Amino acid sequence: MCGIVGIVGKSPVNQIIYDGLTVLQHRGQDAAGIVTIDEGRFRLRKANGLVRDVFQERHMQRLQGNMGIGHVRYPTAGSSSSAEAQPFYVNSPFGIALAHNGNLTNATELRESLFKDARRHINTTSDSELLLNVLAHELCESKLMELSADDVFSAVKRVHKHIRGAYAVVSVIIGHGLLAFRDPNGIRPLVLGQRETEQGVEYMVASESVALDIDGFKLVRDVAPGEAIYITEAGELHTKQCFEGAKCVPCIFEYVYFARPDSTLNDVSVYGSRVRMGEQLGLKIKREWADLDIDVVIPVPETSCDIALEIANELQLPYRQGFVKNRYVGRTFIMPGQAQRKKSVRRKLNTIEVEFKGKNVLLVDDSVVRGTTSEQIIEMARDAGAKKVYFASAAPEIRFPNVYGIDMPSVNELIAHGREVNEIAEMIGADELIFQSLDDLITAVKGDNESLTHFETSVFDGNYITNDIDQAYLESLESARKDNAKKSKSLPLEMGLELHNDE
Ligand code: PIN
Repeated sequence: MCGIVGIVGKSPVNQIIYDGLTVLQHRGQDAAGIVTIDEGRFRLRKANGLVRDVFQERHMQRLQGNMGIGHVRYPTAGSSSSAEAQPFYVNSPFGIALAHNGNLTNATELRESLFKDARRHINTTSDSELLLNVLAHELCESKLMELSADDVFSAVKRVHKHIRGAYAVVSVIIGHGLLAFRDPNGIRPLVLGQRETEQGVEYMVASESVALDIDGFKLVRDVAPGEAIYITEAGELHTKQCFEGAKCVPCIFEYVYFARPDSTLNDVSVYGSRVRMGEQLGLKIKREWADLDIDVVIPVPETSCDIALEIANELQLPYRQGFVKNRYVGRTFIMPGQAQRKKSVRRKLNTIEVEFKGKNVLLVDDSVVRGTTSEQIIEMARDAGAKKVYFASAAPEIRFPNVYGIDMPSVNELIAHGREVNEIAEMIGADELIFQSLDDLITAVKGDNESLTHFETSVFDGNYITNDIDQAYLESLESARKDNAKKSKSLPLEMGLELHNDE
């Protein structure tokens, strides 16, 4: 998963982009980058690392200009070299820089056709560089130096025809403006905000509304699936639906775990959706597990705290914090090797014994992916003196790979792949294991939003909304992931781009 921001301001935007990326840091901790436009030239700083480490004062001083974009990266199918950090840029037919969240599912065909038909060389393995070049090629149609909003929208219409998959995109075109668009299914999120200043209205787009909040931007609305937003350098806002038959099928996993609870996506509060996940799961336990002798409900911090509290309310049982999290250790989900991941659980969490001793506990987590964390946590609960350990997951069994930009482990590492609930329970050592049903998860996320009827739920049911995923594609994705894990850095690629990256 990645995070993106873009701003057309009335004064320098470097600090706002930096702040926006900082609150989107949970979406990617692998690399960060900012491009601004200063007197007709791009200023770029990007490197591997956290936002606070990538940008030093000297970089911020160079990132002048009233318009710019930023990106935080969570590696997906691409390699993790710093040359693949975003934004990317090209210098024809205009200076265009672009950042992208998502994953294109026809990258191989695109790479070939860009080379054969458009004579464009792609310097990295990143699908975002492909996307930028497709956009640049489509913008070539406008033969004049002028570029009207209609020219930009026609180019986006053609881009949608060529590319497939999940994409939320933000791009700046030197001398013209900022362009943002979202894929025709709206799989990845993108919101539009604005702020009134004495000099006029400033606009911001971002992956999550939380990025708007910190610098006083107000959420205007989500960018609609298939829609493009174009804001000229002078600050005029143009919007257009660029895909006939677009529908809203957002990724449900954003709500389960990725997005921040204080964000609102697709008109649904992420926090509210998690409270309702707890409510639904509590109701299921009441319905189907009425005899379970639970003494206390304990969350595995942090995402599941809001969920577990609601389960406890529903079951009229005490809710207690039994685990304390060291907030200075990274998420286990992103640790590289299995061995390190195992150890990291104890580095990250510790138990408060009194909450476990002699009790039957219901542990609640947002999801069970590999099951390694769950297994460790259950062991810790027993070590702390729990009698019985029941485990509840706010998400259903994850059985299929993700092809839309979430870096799920390979399918054989997914504990629920090809296994029934009782087998999984045995593997993680739970006395009982309860998964939320997919229907209940959907009910929870929808809340009162009647207009949200569908979600991208492929990791649970194997239905890929773009209709282009076959076994061959899944296999190629798997081997790309393995290759990338092996050759983590490729020097020649880095040298090509570092030339232009302000150190
Ligand atoms: C929790 C995030 N959440 C915890 C991520 C672990 C699955 N894991 C997915 C559970 S938080 S495992 O946001 O850090 O609070 O099943 O792969 O072991």
